[in-house]
Amino acid sequence: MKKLLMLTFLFLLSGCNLRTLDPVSETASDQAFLIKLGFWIMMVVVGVVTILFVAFTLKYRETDKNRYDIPKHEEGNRTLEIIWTVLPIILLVCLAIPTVIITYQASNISANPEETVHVNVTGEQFKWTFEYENGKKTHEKLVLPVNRDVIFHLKSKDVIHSFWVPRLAGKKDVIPGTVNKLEVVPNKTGTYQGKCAEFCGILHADMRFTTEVVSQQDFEEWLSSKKK
Ligand SMILES: [Cu+2]
Repeated sequence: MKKLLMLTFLFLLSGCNLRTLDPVSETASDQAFLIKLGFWIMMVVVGVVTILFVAFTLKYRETDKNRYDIPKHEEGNRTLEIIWTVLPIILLVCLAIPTVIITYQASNISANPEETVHVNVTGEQFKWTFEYENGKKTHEKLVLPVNRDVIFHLKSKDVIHSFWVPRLAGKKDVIPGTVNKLEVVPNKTGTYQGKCAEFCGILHADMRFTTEVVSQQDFEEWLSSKKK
């Protein structure tokens, strides 16, 4: 039964190429760390609550002996109250500190004009346009050099879209009238899926693209080639 369930999930997920927990940039690694940290803190809470729930259900269940007992009236318990106030605070602090640090790091655009690759990303119903500094434009394919700072300048022509290449970084909204920036340093060559992650109309699901991370040399060659 377990195997069947696993196979079913495997089958259902096999069409899913948007892997968040398989990062290929530091930004995505940091974000995956936050997801895992939050998940495990939550699992500890779920575990403790489940154990207490089962233990109390068994311990205080109705039996023939205690059926007509009247429970003792408790006026509060300072020790317990302090424990269940302080523990969640500690857990939230453990979650908050790395979250704040990583969020600020991720939004810190450290533009080094010499080395940074700037890409203008325009979202519109229902396609993406990627424009490089030399004027080269593409639609379905985003090509990036490995181990180099890339800054996306995100603009929208119509409604709100969301630029998402899960293995490179979390979602970033693409909002009309403003330019949002997203910085990543891809650290592994390969082809990664990207898509619009904000429902933007009837063909929203078609706003997919592939991101090819290639070597510096291949990138320069591709960038200077005339073919689109
Ligand atoms: Cu969209």
